[in-house]
Amino acid sequence: MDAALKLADAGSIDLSDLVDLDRYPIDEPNSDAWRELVERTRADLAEDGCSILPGFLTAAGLERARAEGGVLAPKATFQPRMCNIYNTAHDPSLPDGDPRHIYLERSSGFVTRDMITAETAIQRLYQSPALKQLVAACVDRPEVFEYADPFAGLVFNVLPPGTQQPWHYDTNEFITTIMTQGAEEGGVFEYCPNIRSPGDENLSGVARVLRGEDPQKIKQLDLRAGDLQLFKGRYSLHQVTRVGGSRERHTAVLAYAAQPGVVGPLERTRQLYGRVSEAHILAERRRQQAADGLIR
Ligand SMILES: O=C(O)CCC(=O)C(=O)O
Ligand SMILES: [Fe+2]
Repeated sequence: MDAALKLADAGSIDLSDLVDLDRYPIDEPNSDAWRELVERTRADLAEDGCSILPGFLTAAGLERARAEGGVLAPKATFQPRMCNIYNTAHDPSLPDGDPRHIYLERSSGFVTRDMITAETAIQRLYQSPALKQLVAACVDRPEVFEYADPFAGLVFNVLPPGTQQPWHYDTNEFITTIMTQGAEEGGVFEYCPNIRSPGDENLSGVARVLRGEDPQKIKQLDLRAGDLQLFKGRYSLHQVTRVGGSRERHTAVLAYAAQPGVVGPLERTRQLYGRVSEAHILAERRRQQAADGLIR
């Protein structure tokens, strides 16, 4: 089938040139090996909200994704600024000691989905029904959906030397990331498993971590280029430490949602990407109080 036809029919996306299908048979859902993979990943996620599938991309797949990342990275938007972990606007009415008063440097940049073309490895992976089916099973949902957000569903995260992505939560419950190029030094993914939960913001525990008073809450991941990571980022505070050395750190962030139609919050979108779209403005108008009562 020619490439244009394949792209017009998401169901036929063939990932054999990118994914190590012998080790990760995502093209054979419900086979014994697939079920085993899902069970393993679920157990990891239950234990600490994170699971790594090492060597998910083949060597050729990784090389392709890395090279495409090199073309995308110069298109990144950098909006260096100090922001709180919730990406909310300053609110002087909050009490002293509230973690929303703690501002951290965000200097990493993003290439948003609207700039990532359909034939790239990461866009093919993001849209692939096989990957969605795997992710859904691992996070125990009947189905997961691509974001309706024109920017945030698939984001290429760019950290040149000297930059960092500070502590934050993700808007959605889980993300999938693939590092396409690691840093020479630093650029470590750190997280605090399940530091908040629906109905329990744990502001005091979070403030302790942000003030550096609770280092034993922080775990570090040994991520390698070509691994696939599943992560429950809505409840686990996380950051990427400052990148050292001379190489940029590149990660594709594939965000799926438990329901269709998800569009990120307006203020957060403005802070992260430096612009908003009509879809964000309309979604904000319709947005109601989040069902789980968390800040963002
Ligand atoms: O680059 C990473 O490893 C994590 C990215 C992340 O947490 C995010 O973009 O929300
Ligand atoms: Fe994140």
